[in-house]
Amino acid sequence: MRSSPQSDSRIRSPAPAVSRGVRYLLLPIAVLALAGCGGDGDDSAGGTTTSGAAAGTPVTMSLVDYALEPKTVQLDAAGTYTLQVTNDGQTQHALEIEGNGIEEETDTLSPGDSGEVTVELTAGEYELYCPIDGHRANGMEGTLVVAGG
Ligand SMILES: [Cu+2]
Repeated sequence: MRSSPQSDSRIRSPAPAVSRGVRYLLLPIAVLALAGCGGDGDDSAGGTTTSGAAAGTPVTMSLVDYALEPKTVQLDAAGTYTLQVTNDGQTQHALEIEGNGIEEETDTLSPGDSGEVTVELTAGEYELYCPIDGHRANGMEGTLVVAGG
């Protein structure tokens, strides 16, 4: 008749206390690291997707096959402007503005897409055109004039 020492020892089976202690030390560190980078909570911006650049006074333009609308843009004063461009054509377009040391363009826009480019404009005249192959020659060009100076 033997009592069962096996079940006894199983109950008392000592946990590997040392390695557990190490884990408990590591855990708070991981929690602190997670808490440090809390990313949500500031959704007051409401989902605008500007890429960080400060937006300027909006100037709305449309790209069609093959023209800029409007063809001439007249601005009353120098300043920061954001050209908000929609591709209303049937093929890819973009808008480039060039002049007075500035040469900036939107992303290439698929039909129906829109994009924007923010530029600091001084008084003077700027060229507007679609930089995609051959489009400028087909009529996708215009002029932007900033008054004053
Ligand atoms: Cu184009």
